[in-house]
Amino acid sequence: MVALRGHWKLKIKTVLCDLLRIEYPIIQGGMAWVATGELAGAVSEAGGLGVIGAGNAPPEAVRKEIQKVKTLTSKPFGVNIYLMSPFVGQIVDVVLKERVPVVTTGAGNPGKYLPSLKSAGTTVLSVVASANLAKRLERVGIDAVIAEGMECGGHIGQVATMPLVPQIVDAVDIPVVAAGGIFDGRGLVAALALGACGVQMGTRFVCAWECTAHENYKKAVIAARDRSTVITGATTGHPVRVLDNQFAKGFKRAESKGATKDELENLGRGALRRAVIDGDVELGSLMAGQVAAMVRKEESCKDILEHVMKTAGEAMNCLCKVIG
Ligand code: TUI
Repeated sequence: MVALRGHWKLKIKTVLCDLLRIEYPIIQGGMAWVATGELAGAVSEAGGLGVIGAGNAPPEAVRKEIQKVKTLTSKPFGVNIYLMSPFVGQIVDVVLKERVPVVTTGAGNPGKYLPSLKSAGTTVLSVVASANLAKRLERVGIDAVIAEGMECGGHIGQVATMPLVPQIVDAVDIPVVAAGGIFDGRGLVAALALGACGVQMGTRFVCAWECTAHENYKKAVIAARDRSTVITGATTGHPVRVLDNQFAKGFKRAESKGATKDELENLGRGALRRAVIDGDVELGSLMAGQVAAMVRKEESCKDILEHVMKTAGEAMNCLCKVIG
């Protein structure tokens, strides 16, 4: 860190930068349908870790996205494996064959796949929403955990980022990345203060120029205000944070009328694709985190990363003034 005329020209280099061989300690969330090869390639090329969201996509579609990233950058990138996908085993095979350097996992326990990933030299980070799972994964050899608070978009846990991150930092000796509710350098500095070694950001990258999500989805995120997100599925054990719209209202109405798990699953099926690909912002599921309210424009991945680092410097400067 170097102080320049009252401003911090920050170079934040943490264990996450060393672990992933990246310039900035920032991971792009591997959002299903949204995080394509175009987005991941742009984030990695700009100095963060770009991550393809495999979601429920079949293995050949994921392979195509991996090959796309390789045309855009020679820097490290990752694939997020959604552990509830019917194709998990095959996606792991593709990731191994394509020699993907980093895997992140979500929505479950990746223990079963760790031996093959680790013996191939893949760096594996798991999204966790509890200290208990973080401890279990540390024991089986995960490289780092991503502590994801319920401010984030999509499938969420029950604990917010501010209490979750320090609890997980205290529970494990491996690096912890903070996720959920992080938009700019203030969030990054706060995460570092909580003991994390970096951040994962999803919602802000939905509105990156390089993100191929439908323009209507991006406009809905940009129009969001502080109370625009709601949680669907709270009663089903599968809570999902989305922007409020006709889909969310219908889903919540069905929940309150006591719809069965199967009925709710049917309501949700295909809803994310409808929003991201078709741009149906009324009948689609507009997954977004609470920071949607802070996203005001489309910008390049490079501008996003540089803005986070610049505002981190400003936040550090503010903190130093407090110390006096
Ligand atoms: O997974 C996410 N976010 C998601 S998944 C999703 S839904 C989707 N829809 C269509 C295609 C693909 C996906 C939307 N957003 N975040 C990671 C995350 N993982 N958050 C919480 C967890 C989690 C929860 C419980 C991880 C592990 C866990 O425990 C399992 C255990 O065994 O204890």
